[in-house]
Amino acid sequence: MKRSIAILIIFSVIIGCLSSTTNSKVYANEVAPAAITTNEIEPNNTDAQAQEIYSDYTIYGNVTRTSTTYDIYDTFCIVSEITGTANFWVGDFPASIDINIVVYDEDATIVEGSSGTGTQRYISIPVVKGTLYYATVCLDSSSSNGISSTYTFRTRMFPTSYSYYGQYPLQGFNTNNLTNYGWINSDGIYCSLEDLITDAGCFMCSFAMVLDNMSKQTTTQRYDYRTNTSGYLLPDPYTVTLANVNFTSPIYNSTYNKYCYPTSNPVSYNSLPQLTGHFGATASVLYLSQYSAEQKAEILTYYLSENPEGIIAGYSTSSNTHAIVFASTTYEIPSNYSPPVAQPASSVHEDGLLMGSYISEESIAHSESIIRNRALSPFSNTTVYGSQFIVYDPVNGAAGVSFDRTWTGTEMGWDALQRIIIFD
Ligand SMILES: [Ca+2]
Ligand SMILES: [Ca+2]
Repeated sequence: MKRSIAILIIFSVIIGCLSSTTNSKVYANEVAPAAITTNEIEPNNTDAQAQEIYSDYTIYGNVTRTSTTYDIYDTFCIVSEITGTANFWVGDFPASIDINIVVYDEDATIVEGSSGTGTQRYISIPVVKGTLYYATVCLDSSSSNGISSTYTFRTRMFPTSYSYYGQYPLQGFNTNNLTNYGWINSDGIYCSLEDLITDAGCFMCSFAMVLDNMSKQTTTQRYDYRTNTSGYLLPDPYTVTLANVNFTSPIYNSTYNKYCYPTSNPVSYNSLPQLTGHFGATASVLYLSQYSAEQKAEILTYYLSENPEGIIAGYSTSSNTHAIVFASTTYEIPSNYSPPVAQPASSVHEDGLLMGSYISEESIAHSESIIRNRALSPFSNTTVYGSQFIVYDPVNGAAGVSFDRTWTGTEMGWDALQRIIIFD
C-alpha cells in the first residue's frame, strides 16, 4: 500500500513529461473492438486493489474529484498472454478534463503514459508473455474540485504480426527439398511432404501459425532437411509435421527413390501432446457440436481474450474436415460470461474422433479435391457474425480476413465448427 501511494505521487509529476499520440485511426482499427465488457470495481485506487482484466477488455468507469469524493485513480492489472504489443486506450470523456493512462510494471517502474488533449488518450507498448502490468486511469491530480466524468477504458494485446501459412497454395515457408521426403500411406501410395501439406495440411498450417504467434521454437535442436542444418526450428507447416511424428528420421525407399517416414508412424496422425510438446507448448480441446452459432461466437470471444495468439478451429462435415485460425473479434460478451471449459488434449487421434473412423490424410486436413475446388467458390458474405471475426484460413491466401470472406465461412459456416484447440 505504501509503495502504491508513492507511485501515484510520481505519476502526477511524470505524466506531464510523457509523450504519446492520440490516434483516432488506431482507436478505430485496433482498440475500439469490444470483446469483453465490464464495469470498474471500486476500490481500485492502488496496485494492491487493482482489478484484474484480460486482453480485449472494455471497462466502463468513473473518476471524480469533489469536496466529498476523491476517486482520481482507477487501477487495473493484466498479465500479458503474449509477447507482442499491448494497446491501452481511454476515451468517451469531455475534452474539458484531463484523463490519462499510466502503465507500470511489477517493480513500479513506469513503462509508458499518455498525454495530450481532447476526448481520448492512447498508448501502445511492447509486452512480454507472462509479465504483469498495471494500468491506471488518472484524473489530473492538479484539477480543482467539482470534476466527475465517466470514461471507457480498453486494453488489447496481440502479436506484433500474425503469421500466415498457406496449404493451397503453399505460402509463407521454405519448401525446398520437400518433394524428396514423404510417407507411404496405407494404400502403398507415396505422398511427398509437399503434396501432403498442399492437399491436407490445414491443421499443420493452423498449428504452425498459432505456435509462431506464440514465438515458440523447438525445445531442442533438430535437423532441417530443407537446409541440411540443425538448430532450434521455428514453427512452420514442415517443422510442425515433423514434430507430429516425433522428428523420426525418414528411411530411404529404393522403390520410390525417396526418403519415407514409416507407415506405422504416418505424418498425418495428429498427436497434439507430442506435437505441441516439441515446441514447449500444451494443447487443450473443447468440443462444440452441441452449441448454437451464437454460443460458439461467445466461446470463441472468451478464449480469444485469453489467447490473443489465436484459436484453432476444427471443422467437420459428413464428407470432410478443415482447420483455420481465429485471431480476433469485435463480438461482445459480458465479463461475467462463464465458458465451457477446454480439456487437455489427449494423444487420441483427434480427427478420427470427428470423422467417426480413422482416415489417413483427412486427419491433418481434408481431401485435395475439396480444397482445390472450393477454394475458388464465390463467397456469400452472409455468414452470421462472420464480419466480426478475423481469421487466417490456410486456403486461398486468406490471411487476416473476416470469417465471411473465406470459403470456410461461406461453405462450412458455424454448423460445421466442431471443436476449438487452444495452445498455452
Ligand atoms: Ca473509479
Ligand atoms: Ca478508483
